[in-house]
Amino acid sequence: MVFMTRPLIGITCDYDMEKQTTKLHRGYYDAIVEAGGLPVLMPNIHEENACKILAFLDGLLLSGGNDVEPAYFGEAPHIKLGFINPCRDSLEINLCRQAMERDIPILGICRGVQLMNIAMGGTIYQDLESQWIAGQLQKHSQLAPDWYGSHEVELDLNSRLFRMLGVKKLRTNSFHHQAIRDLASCFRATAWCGDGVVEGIEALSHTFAVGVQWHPEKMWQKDEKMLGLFEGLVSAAKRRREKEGV
Ligand SMILES: [Mn+2]
Repeated sequence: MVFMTRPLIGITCDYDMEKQTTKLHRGYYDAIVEAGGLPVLMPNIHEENACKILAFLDGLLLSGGNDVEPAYFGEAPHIKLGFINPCRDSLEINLCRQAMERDIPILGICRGVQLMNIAMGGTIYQDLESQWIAGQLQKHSQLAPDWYGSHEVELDLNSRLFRMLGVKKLRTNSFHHQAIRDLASCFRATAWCGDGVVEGIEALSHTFAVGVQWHPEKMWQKDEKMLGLFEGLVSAAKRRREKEGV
């Protein structure tokens, strides 16, 4: 019965196009449960069904994964572009735009933050190493264990991210060769690595649309403050549900 009162949080999944299997790191699922939500997995099998499910959701978590098709931000594929999944891109761009339109709280993680920005009209670096010209890059594809914070991130003190994480500086893990480039007009950057790479964004006027470039789902069990991101999503979802009176 306790789950009846929990807000329903949809989590997008990865899809192996060769094996035709859906997968999700359980850290996402467990974090939503731990934060007080009821997670529901959204595979990339049938876009129309996923969009129908969205109507029942109180919140949406866009999970990590491969690169986004650059045609969505008007570019040809760079030589260092990695794997892309056309089904997943189409589904998530669509889900993200609809959720933003309905002001459904969204948390984007790694690929998820890039996808949010692209869906709303922004761009990304298709490959940081070959496209970053603003000085020396730090290592963003860490070879340390996945729960380990390998680089520092600094937060804007006047941001939702700061309020959720409770610290001005933190160490995060890093598994990305792409990153936010031009922000969509509805977002602002609120977290940066020391080299200037954007590590977090949030919406200017939506109730809750936040994205981070790192992987808190792999850190929260060892670093408690990382759960704050999932708690932020779940409490925004809860408030929306109470407001909607469902
Ligand atoms: Mn990074």
